[in-house]
Order: sequence, then C-alpha cells, then structure tokens
Amino acid sequence: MGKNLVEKILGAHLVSGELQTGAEIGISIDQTLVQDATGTMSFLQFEAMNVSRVKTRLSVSYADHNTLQTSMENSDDHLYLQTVAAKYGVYFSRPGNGICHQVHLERFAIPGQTLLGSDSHTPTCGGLGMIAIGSGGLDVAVAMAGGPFFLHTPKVVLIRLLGRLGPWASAKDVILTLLQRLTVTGGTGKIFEYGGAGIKALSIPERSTITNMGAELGATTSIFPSDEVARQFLRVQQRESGWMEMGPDKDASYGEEMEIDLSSLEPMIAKPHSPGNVCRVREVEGTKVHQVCIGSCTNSSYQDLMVVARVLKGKRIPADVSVTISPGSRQVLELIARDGALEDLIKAGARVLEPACGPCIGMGQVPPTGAVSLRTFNRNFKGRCGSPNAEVYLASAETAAATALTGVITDPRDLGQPIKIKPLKKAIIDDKLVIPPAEDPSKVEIIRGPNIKELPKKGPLEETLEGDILLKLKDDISTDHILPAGTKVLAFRSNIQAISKFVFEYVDSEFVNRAKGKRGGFILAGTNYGQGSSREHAAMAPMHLGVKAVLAKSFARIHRDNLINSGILPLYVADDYDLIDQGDRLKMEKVKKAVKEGEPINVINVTKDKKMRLEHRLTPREAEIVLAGGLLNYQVQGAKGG
Ligand code: MIC
Ligand code: SF4
Repeated sequence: MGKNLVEKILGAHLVSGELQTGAEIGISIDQTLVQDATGTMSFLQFEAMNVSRVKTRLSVSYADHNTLQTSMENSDDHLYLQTVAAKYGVYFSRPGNGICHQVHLERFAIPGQTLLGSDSHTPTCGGLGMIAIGSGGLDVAVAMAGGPFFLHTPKVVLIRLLGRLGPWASAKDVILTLLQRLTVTGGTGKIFEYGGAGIKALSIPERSTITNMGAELGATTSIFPSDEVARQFLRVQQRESGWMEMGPDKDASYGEEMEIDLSSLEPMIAKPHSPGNVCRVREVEGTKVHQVCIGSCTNSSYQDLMVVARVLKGKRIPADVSVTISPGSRQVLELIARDGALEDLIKAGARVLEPACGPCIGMGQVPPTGAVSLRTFNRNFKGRCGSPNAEVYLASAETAAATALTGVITDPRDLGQPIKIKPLKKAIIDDKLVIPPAEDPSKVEIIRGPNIKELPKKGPLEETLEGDILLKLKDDISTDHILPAGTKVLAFRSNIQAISKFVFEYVDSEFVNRAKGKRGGFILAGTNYGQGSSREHAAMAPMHLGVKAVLAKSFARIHRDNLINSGILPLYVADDYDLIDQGDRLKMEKVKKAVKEGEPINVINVTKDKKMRLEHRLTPREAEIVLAGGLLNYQVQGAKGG
C-alpha cells in the first residue's frame, strides 16, 4: 500500500520504534531553530552536554521575541546568544531581521526535511513540505547535539481542500473554521496533512498561516505537499535548488479524513479568550475596537501586508483606533517599501513597528483597561497581551484592515470589490542580519551577562512524594496562565530563580508564596493542561518552586514533554478530580518502583482519608528520564555511561 507524505518523511528519518499510531518513535532532526525567549535556556543546556559543535545540517538562533531590549537583561541575552551561536556552529539572526518562523520559511526551510524548534509555531514551515515540530528548548538542545527527537506516532489526518476561497475569505478563515469545528484539543496526537485540488490556489504564505495555527488545535504538526507552488516560492527566494517534489502516493491511506470546501468559507473570528472560541465575523460586527494589530508569525507576509495597505490606501484611520503593523521579516519590510505599500500604511496613520513578535507576546502595545483589540495573531489567552482585562479577538489581515478603517469589527466583504495582489515575482534577498558561525570557534569568547544564571538542578525522583494540592485548576490552562509573557517577565528567561516569581501571576497571585511556604507540592488541573507555548520555563519554574507532580485529566503534548524533561511527574486523574480539593494533602509511596515498572501510583488523600490509583503513562524511556530527575541528568548520565 502507498504512503502518505507524513509516513514518507517520518519513515526516512526513523531511528527507533515503529510507525504505528501511539507508539513511541525517535526521528533524526535535520534542522533546528531557537528564539531568544527559549534559546538562552536551550544553549545553556546544550553547553552542559559538552559537545563541541552542533551536529545538525543547519541550526539557526533568532532574536525576535525580546527585541525591545527594555533592560540590560534582554540585551545581555542577545549577546550571549550571538556569541554562543558563533562558537557552536549556529547561524544567528539578529534583532530586527524578523520573526523566526517567517524568516525560516523564506531563507532556510527545505521540503522533505525535519525541523525541530523551541517554539510551538515551528509547524509554520510545514507549509513548505517539512515535518516541522515545536518542542521545549531541552529537546532542541539534544537535537543540536545530534540526538533524536522522540514522540508518540501521531495519527495522520487528511484534510482535503476543495474549491477556491471566495472574495475576502482567506487562509486564516480556513484554520479558524477548523478551530471552530475541532476546538483547541481537536488536533491532539494528530498530524494534519493537507491535500485535494484546493491546495493549488494557495500560496506558501497562505499554507503557512494554516500550518502555523495548527498549533492552536493541539496538533503535533501540519504539512502541505511540496509542489510547483513551493518551487515557485523557493525560486523567488533564489533557493530553487532546495526544492524537491514531495507528496503522498496515489493509494496512500490516512487514519482519518476531512473535507473543507474553500468556496463555502466566510470571514471568521476568534473571540476572547481562546483561539477555539470562533464565530463568523458577522456575529460580532459593530463591536467597538480600540486597537488593531497586524503581524505575528501567522499573518505578516508580503501578501498580508499588501492587502492591508491596499485597503488603507488614501484613507485615514479614525482617531480613536491605534493600528500597528509588524512585518514578519526585514525582507517583507523592504518589499512593502519597494512596492509603495509602506507609504500607504504610514499615510493612513498606521504605526509601523520593527519586524518582530512585538505585541503578540505582550512586548508593548498593551491595550487600555477593558479595551477591545483585534489582532491577526494566533493566541488570545487572558493576559497574554499584557493586560488581564483586555478583550482580544483574532482574525485575518482582511478583517483587521476593514476594522482599522471603521473602528468597529467589520466584515471585509463590506469593503466591496475584492483586492487582487499580484504574486511576488522578485524578492529582495539580503541576509546581512544573519551571522554565520565562526570559522575558528577557538577565537570566540562567549559573553555571559549577570542575567545568565546557572541551570537549576534537580535530584533523582524520590521514593515518597508528599505535599499539598497547591492549586486546583479548570480545563485548558495555557502556558500563558502558568507563566505569563510580557516585558517584565521575558527579561528573565535565562534566570529561573527570578522568573519563578511570576508563576500563575494572573491566576492566583498567592501561589508563589504558598508554594514556597509549603516547600512545594502538587498541581491539579482539568483537560489540556499546558496548551499553547513551548516555553519550558512553565515547567522549570514550578519545579524550582518544589512542584513534584502535576495531576491532570490530560496534558498538551509539548508541556507534558517539558514536565518530564524537568523531572516533574505527570499523573492522569479522571473522576478523582472532583474528589480532590485545593489544600488537600497527598502522599504517594513506592513511586520509583511504580514508575520503573509501568504501574499506577498509589496515592493517599490524607485530608480526605481516601485512596486512589493514578496512571503515569510514561514510556520506558520517559520513565528513565523522570527517575533521573530530568532529561539533562539523564543525558549527562548516558554520556558518562552511568
Ligand atoms: C508564543 O507564541 O507563546 C511564544 C512566545 O512564541 C512561545 C515561545 C515562548 O514562550 O518563548 C511558543 O509559542 O512556543
Ligand atoms: Fe512570536 Fe507570536 Fe509567533 Fe510566538 S506566536 S513566535 S510570540 S509572533
């Protein structure tokens, strides 16, 4: 029987296990990426592995999240990242060069290869036929050191796209429609492979908008075939030699299939406070907005910004709306300048920010108290924009442009005649902000500012775990809830001790004191715990505060890996969830034995005088990692032959 595209690429990279849905496999990684908010930790971990040079085909480190450099901490991080990259054989994309995913797509992505990135939107490059997966920084460090990446073989779902997008409907509406149908957990344990006649009319940036936000479905990744459209994209980037036709066999089979008729789609919008809270723009039109932010790795391509510029050309943005534009890359910025769109945007009254993540990660542009902000971004979890009471909506560049003009949420179809943007024929290729690794690493001195702290250490798993339930949480808690974003927190991404002061800041401001006072304990949560960002700090900081296990109905993939990598035990609760309260004291005995033998763990709720058996569902490899007290201990032990 024929193979689908995912099976072909995973098969060609398989180093351990068998491609059977659910089974653990190890795959070799061709390329890695890190960014400045996760990269410092990743490189500190890489350094601890004592490897002299990265072993991947290509590794790139991007400075795109913390580019405001509001304090010396950020600037110190950037210096560390630049020098450590030079020493170990990694390309460094300087602040101002753009958002990791957009730049990687333009300059480095290669169809058929694997990419592991310490950022949950790494699947963006799936738009160009890569298996591109997001993970914690430590997993990327292992990949840079030449190790495989382990995952549970996902179920491959074919999404057959039919027809053509109608006027003013866009790729963002495809993925928002999927989020409406499947919700934020609909992609758990799955890879979405796109196919069908409808894909031909979708450009690479459009495909990448779709694969980017597959992360919001909880999918392991999403992928499009590499076809003539991909070839043309690479030709424009002067990288056609990297093109290879990649697609499924004619008789390929899939674990599941879905169909979307593109011509039936209309402008969609995600309401506060979840990317899964989707409705038609028509249902919320007329809502007053104070801010419109255009950009992020989802919608910051040349095509997106050209549409916005054409809508705003010759018009004036109302005085009570603030409109910001963050181009995805310096290339995009140069192109919109060349083609006149930048001038149109400026003349209309838009604020042009530098090519970076910016407002998407709460780095500036925090909306006023209680304000409504419409963004072309991918996440609107409470507090992520920097304010816990702002109302953030997510929509396409088209909807954002229409809304920027009227000051109320507006369906772009009301703008009349649709706008046609000519496909980009010639890009401006200039990689001067990408610094290649040093030819002689011995000459490079790694610069470590005072904010670059030692990695937190954890000992091996203890036989008895005892403590209180420090916090009881509901379903869908994101890593933005666990460890918020924003200027004041992002400064401490290389300093776990300092960053741990912000754990659950917007959820329960007493959490940190309680955890410290009780010398740690446990967290109890509902389904999909840890959805969203890949930041391993959301596991490392609780670990630093003494969290020994997280009991949840289910976990998001990357966060579960990060917990294991940090030596925190993930435990599955079902109906017992209702029987446990915050403050209950739990005692777990013979934990090591149960982890080693794959047996459930006996848990006594001392407060309620009740017994439970909780599954850990660790694979033998994961069990070894938890027993060692985390992946770094496990790796270093392995290297010593211990
Ligand atoms: C995000 O969009 O949440 C981030 C910031 O890019 C994160 C990474 C991080 O927290 O550093 C992600 O998506 O993984
Ligand atoms: Fe940056 Fe936002 Fe994309 Fe995360 S989602 S990589 S913060 S632009």
